[in-house]
Amino acid sequence: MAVSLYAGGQGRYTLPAMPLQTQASAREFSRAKSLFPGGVNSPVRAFKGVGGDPLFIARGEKARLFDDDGNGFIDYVLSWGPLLAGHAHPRIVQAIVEAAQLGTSFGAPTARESVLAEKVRALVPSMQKLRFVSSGTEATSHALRVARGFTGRERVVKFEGCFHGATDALLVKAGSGVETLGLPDSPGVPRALAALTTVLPYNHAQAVRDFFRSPAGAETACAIVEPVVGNMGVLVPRPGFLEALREETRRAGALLICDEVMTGFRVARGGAQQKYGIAPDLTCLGKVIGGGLPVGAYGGREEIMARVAPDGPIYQAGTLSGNPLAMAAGIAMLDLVAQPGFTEAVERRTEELCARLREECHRAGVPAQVNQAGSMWTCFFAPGEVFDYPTAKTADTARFGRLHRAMLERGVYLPPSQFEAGFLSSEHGSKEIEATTLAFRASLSATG
Ligand code: HOZ
Repeated sequence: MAVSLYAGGQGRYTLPAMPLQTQASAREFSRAKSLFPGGVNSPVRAFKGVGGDPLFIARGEKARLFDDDGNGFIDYVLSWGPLLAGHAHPRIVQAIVEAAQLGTSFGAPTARESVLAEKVRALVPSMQKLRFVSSGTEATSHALRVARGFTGRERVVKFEGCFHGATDALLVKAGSGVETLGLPDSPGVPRALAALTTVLPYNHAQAVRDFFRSPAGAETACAIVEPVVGNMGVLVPRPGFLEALREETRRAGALLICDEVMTGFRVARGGAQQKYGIAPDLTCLGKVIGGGLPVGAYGGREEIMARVAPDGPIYQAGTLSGNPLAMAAGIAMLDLVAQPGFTEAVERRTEELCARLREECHRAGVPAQVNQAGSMWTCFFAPGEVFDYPTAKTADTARFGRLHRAMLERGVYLPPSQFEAGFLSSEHGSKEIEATTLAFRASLSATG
C-alpha cells in the first residue's frame, strides 16, 4: 500500500512508486509536436536527456508543481531557477496583478525600473550602472558587445561547459541543453565568429594564466564565466581559480564578465561575486530579478556603461526592456530576498537536502557526488570529484535518467538532465526534504 508522505492538495508524494497518469500530457505533447520543434519551446524540456515524454504543467503552488493529469510533485526545477520564493508567491502575484491593471507595456520609462535597479545595485554593488533587458541570453550577448566596444578588441574567452544563453559567440563548447543533446557546438554559428571565441577549461587557473600572457590574451576583449557553474550541473570554483581570472584579465586589459543569471541571489544574497570576493567589470543577471517573469540585466563599472547608447555609441535596445510587469515582480522578489535570513535559510535547507542525498548514496553503495552552492545543487553519478567539464562528463547519464523517472513516480520533479542544476525555494521545508530523501532512497534501490 502506498504511504502518504505529504498531505494536502492533490499531492502524490507517496511511496512506493505509483504509475503516473499521463494521458493529458501525452495528448498535449502530440499536439505540441505538430507546432514546435521537438514539441517544446526550449530543448531540455523535451526530456531527451532522461528518456520519456515531458509532463505538461497546469499550475504551481509553493514548492509544488501539478501537471495536466493532476499529478503533484515537489519541484526542484522552479522554472530553472527564478522561483526563489516558490510558485505563485502571493506578494509577487499581487504585484503583477496591480501592475497589469495599470497597463502591460509602455515602451517609455517608468519609476519602477529605477526602484528595481536600486534594489539590484544595493545587493550587487559592482553594477554601478545597468540596463534591463528581457532575458539572460540578451544580457550576455549585449554584455559581450559592450566589452568589445569598450576595449576595441574582438576576441572573447569562455569556459568549457559553461552556458551563457543561446547567443552565437558563446555557443561553443557550451553546457546546458546543448550538452544534454550532445551538440556542444551549433550549426548556424558563423565560423568566423566562433573563431573569435577561445575556450579555456573551467577551474584551471594555470590555463588562464598561460592564455592571458600569450599574444592572443593581449587582444582579448573579455572573459565571461559562470563563477559557480549551473549549466554542467553545479560545479564550484576551486580556490584560486576566480582570483587568477580576475588578476589576469585585469593585467591583460580585458574585462571580466560574471554571468550570474543562475547564481545571482542564490549562491549568496550578492551572488557568487560576493561569496568569492570577486569584483567583475560587468555582471549579467536574469531569472530571480524577474520573480518568474521574463527579464535580464547587464551592468557594471560606470565608465564602461557610459559607452552604451544613448550616452555612448554602443547600441542596444528593446521594446519590452524594463517591462512594468517584470519590474513589479522583480521588486516584490528582491524585497523578499532582502529580508534578513531569507537567502541563508534556503541555503541551509539545500545543505540539509544534499547531506541526506549523500548519505543515501553512501548507504546504497552508489558512487555519486552531490555538489552544492547556495540553493543550487546537482547529484552526479560520478566516481570522483566533479569540478570541470571532463569530470562532469564521467557522470553516468543513463543512471541519472532512470533515477529521474523513478523520482517522478514518487512525486519529485528533478531537472530532466544531468547537466542542469536543481534549485530550492523558501517554500521547500523539512516535509519536502524528508519526502525527497525517502523517494531518493526508494528510487536508488529501484533503479539499481
Ligand atoms: N537549458 C535552460 C536552463 N539552463 C532551460 C531553460 C528552459 O527550458 O526553460
